[in-house]
Amino acid sequence: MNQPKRYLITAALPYANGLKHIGHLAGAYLPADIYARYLRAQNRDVVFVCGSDEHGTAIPIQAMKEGTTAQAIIDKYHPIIEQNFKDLGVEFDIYHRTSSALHHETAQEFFSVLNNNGDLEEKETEQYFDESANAFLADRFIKGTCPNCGYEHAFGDQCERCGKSLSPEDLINPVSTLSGNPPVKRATKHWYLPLNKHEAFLREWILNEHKDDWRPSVVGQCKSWIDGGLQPRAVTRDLDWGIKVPVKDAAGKVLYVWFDAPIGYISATKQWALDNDKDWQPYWNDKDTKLLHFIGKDNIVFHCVIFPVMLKLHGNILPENVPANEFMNLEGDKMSTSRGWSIEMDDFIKDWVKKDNGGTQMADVLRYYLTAIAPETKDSEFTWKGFQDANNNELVSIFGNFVNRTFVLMHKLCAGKVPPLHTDILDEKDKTVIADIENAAQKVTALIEQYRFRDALFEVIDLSRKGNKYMQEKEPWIVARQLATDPSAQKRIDNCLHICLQLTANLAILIHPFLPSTGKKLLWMMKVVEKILAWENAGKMKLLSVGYSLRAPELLFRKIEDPEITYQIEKLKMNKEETKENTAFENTEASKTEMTPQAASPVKPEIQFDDFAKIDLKIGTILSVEKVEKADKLLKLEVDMGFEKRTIVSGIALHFKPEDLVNKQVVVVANLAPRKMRGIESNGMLLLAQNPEGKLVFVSPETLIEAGSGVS
Ligand code: B3M
Ligand code: ZN
Repeated sequence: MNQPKRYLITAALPYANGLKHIGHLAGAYLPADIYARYLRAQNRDVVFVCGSDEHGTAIPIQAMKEGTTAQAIIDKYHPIIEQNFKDLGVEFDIYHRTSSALHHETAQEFFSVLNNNGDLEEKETEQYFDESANAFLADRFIKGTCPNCGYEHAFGDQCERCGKSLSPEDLINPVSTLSGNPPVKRATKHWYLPLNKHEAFLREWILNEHKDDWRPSVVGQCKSWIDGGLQPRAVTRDLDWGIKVPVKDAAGKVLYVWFDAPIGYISATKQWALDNDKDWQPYWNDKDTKLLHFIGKDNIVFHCVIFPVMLKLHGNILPENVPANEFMNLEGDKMSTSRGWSIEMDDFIKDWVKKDNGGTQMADVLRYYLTAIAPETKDSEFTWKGFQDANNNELVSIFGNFVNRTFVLMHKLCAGKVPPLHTDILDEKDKTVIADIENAAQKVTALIEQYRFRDALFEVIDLSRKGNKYMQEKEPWIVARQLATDPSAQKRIDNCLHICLQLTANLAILIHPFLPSTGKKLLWMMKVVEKILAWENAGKMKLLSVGYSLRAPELLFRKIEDPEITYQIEKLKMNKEETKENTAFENTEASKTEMTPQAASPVKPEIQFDDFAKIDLKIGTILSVEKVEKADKLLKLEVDMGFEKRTIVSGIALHFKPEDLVNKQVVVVANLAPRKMRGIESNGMLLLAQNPEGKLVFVSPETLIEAGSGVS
């Protein structure tokens, strides 16, 4: 495609079922934001859409865990996630919701068009049904052994270990996660998208047309999917949470979440158009639009195979590219909120951005490090030490230091004004650095165009590195000593600082898509208007006018001290411990949407009576309960044990209201070694029962009994 007329950029719609971590940010939202900002700097017609994915089983499952309704869950997490993105400088043109009426209509219309055109197939099939729960089982409610890799906890729609996309029928030894029982088959009618009919199109479009401009990992995943044999995919489900299937006699059926969610990009565009008095249609219908999907690798198949088939059938344009990222690990392990091994955006904002009152560009520092280690071609690894090093050794010592020296010396040696450039005395070093500025602009542009943000950012920092080196070689502070004796000294100082200032202005332009508030702060220091950030100015030497007076320098970045990093690493470990504590009874190991089937491991290995007799169980009466600060999941309880009062910390805050627990009698493991959680010593553990949906109840005596009574 030559210069497209307009751009529509999408970033995967996060499930509004919980906080999102920095791995999500690095995977889709940050690269999309960088690209959108780069296009806006070119004054292109660009719309950048995102929003909450509010359907699918992930939402009701979280509702069960938090003991509330699906609606309450999305209403809770949607605004938090939206604000988190804002605080980290991710600037969507709209952050929409798939629960909106507009989206429901849009998705239903889409379905109806395909259905009325005969592009969907209706089939009555036998599907898994849980007799004790009296419900058809959504894919996520079935677990079993992956036929591809043998992983025993694969879901009915995907194996989280090998990534293979599955149907529930593929699972070996399936069990319902609602009851833990093997499900039975029952007849039910569903609508299918016959992907098999579109194989020729997909082969041509992906494996031929885009084999060179899409990332090899993306083409590779599509190829293995297509080669594996395309099957008709059901696009409806038996579920009560979602968008109703717009057909008579389809009660109890909703659109499959992966059918409706990508249509969310379209409804978001419609809402944006309504809000801004624009026409949404060309963004989805005109061939001169460049459509781009930014996603993580687990979403490739949906965005490269299924959604494009839907778009083609519906008469829309297809994506030009789908720059999917691999995963970002954390301190040697997979990032996972449910296992307590992650850094939530929300936490980062509280601990760094808000703590510094925004003055030190901490959101930008995160954007910097995440981009510098972006998992564009392979999985990468976030470490707190790496974060500290990137800040201290690159942003502070190189970029910040260069800008600061330039401003300080300009005030000291050039009266706070942009000095003239004396072309008659330009030497090789001057010329080289001027060429470096031009080259940097070209390289950064070319790399961004190829979605190589990591390399592009490196070039920007490298330019500041070159500026530093140049300054070091020119030593204007030494030249200043010759001012009285050497008539050319001032001219040489002028040239050095003129070039360094123009270089700084170029840095502002080039860094802005990556580190937007740093770019803005530079503008402020240079007292220039935002127009200067126009990308076409990059590489130019006349951005700042001679004689223009500039502000005094301001600190761009601050040093990060060791204790701050130690604290974060401790916090991470503690969080994992707490989560383990929770999952001791919650048993939600691999994923937040996972329910471990009880039947998979019915009974733990046999023990002897003596083993059991070691455990001292006693009845306790809860006297008071309070939330533990900065720990969403923990409650601190004072428990009367009869012979003494105990403090017990328990990871049950998401399940019970503190006030409901007072005076409750519970069974306590009285002789468990004390443990510290969030600095509070916990003396004992409470016994709870959990049903397969994740609901917790206390194990309590039937009638009131004295505190301290033994249980055996
Ligand atoms: N909500 C899955 C995810 O967050 C899904 C993406 C939808 S994009 C249309 O990874
Ligand atoms: Zn597998």
